[in-house]
Amino acid sequence: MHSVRAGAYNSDEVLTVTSNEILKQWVDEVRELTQPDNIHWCCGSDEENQQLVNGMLGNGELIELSKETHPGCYLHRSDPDDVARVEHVTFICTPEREDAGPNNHWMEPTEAKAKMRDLYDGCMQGRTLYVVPYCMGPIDSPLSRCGVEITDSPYVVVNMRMMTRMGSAALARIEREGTFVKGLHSIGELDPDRRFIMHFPEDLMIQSFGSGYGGNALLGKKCHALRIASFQARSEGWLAEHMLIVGIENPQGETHYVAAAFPSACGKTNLAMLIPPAEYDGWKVWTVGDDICWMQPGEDGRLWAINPEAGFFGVAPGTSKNTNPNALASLNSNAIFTNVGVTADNQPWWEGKDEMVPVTDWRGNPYDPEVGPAAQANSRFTVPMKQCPSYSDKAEAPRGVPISAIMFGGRRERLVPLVIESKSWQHGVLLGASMASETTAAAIGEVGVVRRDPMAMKPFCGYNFADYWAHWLSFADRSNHLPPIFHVNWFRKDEAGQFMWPGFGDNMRVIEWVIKRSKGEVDIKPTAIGGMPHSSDINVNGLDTDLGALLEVDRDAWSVEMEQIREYLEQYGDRLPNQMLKELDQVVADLG
Ligand code: GTP
Ligand code: SPV
Ligand code: MN
Repeated sequence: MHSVRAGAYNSDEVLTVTSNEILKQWVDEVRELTQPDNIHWCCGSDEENQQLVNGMLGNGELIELSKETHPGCYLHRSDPDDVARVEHVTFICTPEREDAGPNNHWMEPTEAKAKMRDLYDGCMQGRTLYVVPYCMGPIDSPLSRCGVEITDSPYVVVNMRMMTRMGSAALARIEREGTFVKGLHSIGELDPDRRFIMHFPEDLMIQSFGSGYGGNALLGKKCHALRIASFQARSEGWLAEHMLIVGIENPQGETHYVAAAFPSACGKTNLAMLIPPAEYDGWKVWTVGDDICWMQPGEDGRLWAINPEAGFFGVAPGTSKNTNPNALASLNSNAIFTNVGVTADNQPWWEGKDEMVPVTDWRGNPYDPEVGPAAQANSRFTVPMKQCPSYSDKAEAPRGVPISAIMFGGRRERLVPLVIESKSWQHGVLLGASMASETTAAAIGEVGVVRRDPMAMKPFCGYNFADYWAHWLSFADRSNHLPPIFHVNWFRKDEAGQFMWPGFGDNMRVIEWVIKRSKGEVDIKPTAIGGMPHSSDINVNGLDTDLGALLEVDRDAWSVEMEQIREYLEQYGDRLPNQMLKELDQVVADLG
């Protein structure tokens, strides 16, 4: 561990920590601006982690959970006004507003930098400045990219250590490569009115102030691995997506990898580690990633994907031994729980977990169901991926895994069938761009409102969606072995408001069909909106489900939907690729 006292700071000392001049200079500039008491360069060791944990146990930032049931597990209670991502104060700061597009909030870079400078001025007085080098993706993968986060939050440091490859190995790669994303983060005073998440894609730079929560503060995650990376990916010819990566091994030992994009809190973590129904004896599910996927065409023309992360930052509520036993089994040790309740015997608890009764709610008050839930709706667990029983060691493979199918999906109570196959790559891009979903507690704002969320990237694309769709379309020229694209919906409800599809492990039944299609083993029923399965091709043995209703295509309702999609796409004006409207016109014509 390198600890440099700010007072005694001199450039010789920093020289011993890193040979990278740009990094040295940047740390020095930030030190001058923020005026921390101490500077600490993180190496990522167990001892360092323990010291940080001990410090937080001392000041109450962490609370130790039961040593008997949950060794090495801690509870963190965030500020009650700081519990989710803040999209309304998240900005893409490109010189031209048009480059950020109608999908993003935009601020002129000079103005944004000046605003942030004011906020950062002296903000680390009395605090320690942590320098956190990290690598997104396996340390030795050519697809990986590095960054350095400067933060004044030890909670961020211990989370980044689980979520990324953090410490000395990452710093060594940065020194070898020379390039890295610069992320500056301060929790400030946690004042919601002085909270901004700024992105400067052209400078590979992120500046975050005023929040200690998840995607606002763990800068490797959404800020770097999606907003900055999507911008980089466009110029370098790859894709940075809000997708899980799951491997499905059949009883013959053949494994197919599927990448799937669902909006926040719409089922990625669950699908990534599902346990198949009893019928699927001999099948295995392998988790490569649960949130982010970076992919590019390999020499064989297929898309090859890595998960840039090393841990899960998963939604706690609803996680149970019935819905997601693999997640639950990952959480018995070495996990951090943020904003959950606690039982009398000091175990973490959230709604839907089990029959235990919480005594304390997420704010630390005595639990009273009249007041509200024990766990905040967006409460989360942080845990290293390797603790998951379905962890795939392919998550460390430098070249990643080949993708056999891509799935898009949202939370749609009505209209959208259980599964649709796109007619072509181009039509698949339209399917992705047409995604809509009910909003969830993952971001501050109203919950349950249907909004367009193309490719589940609405909050995460670092540039104009019109250019993003053009980039997706361009893959048709980059490769002749692209995976087929599907759209799924686990969330259809009947008149009584009940889910029509059992979901969770039973989603395996749809994935089995998707893989069969990718191998050309079954036919589809062509319709205006895409290929539909023959009912007999989806295994519903043992289920009491009206598959017919789930696969229905309501022509009139779809005509209305297509016009709404057209209206949405037309916002993007001249920049919208023609191909998108061509695909849309074809669907409308086929609907008749
Ligand atoms: P982020 O981490 O925010 O990106 O979310 P995520 O996409 O990983 O979502 P997650 O798997 O954590 O699921 C969020 C919520 O959806 C949980 O409350 C789950 O219980 C619920 N959920 C997940 N899969 C299904 C499903 O197949 N059917 C139904 N009805 N609910 C589901
Ligand atoms: C999401 O909101 O999609 C998440 C959680 O995965 S956060 O890290 O806060 O972005
Ligand atoms: Mn997510």
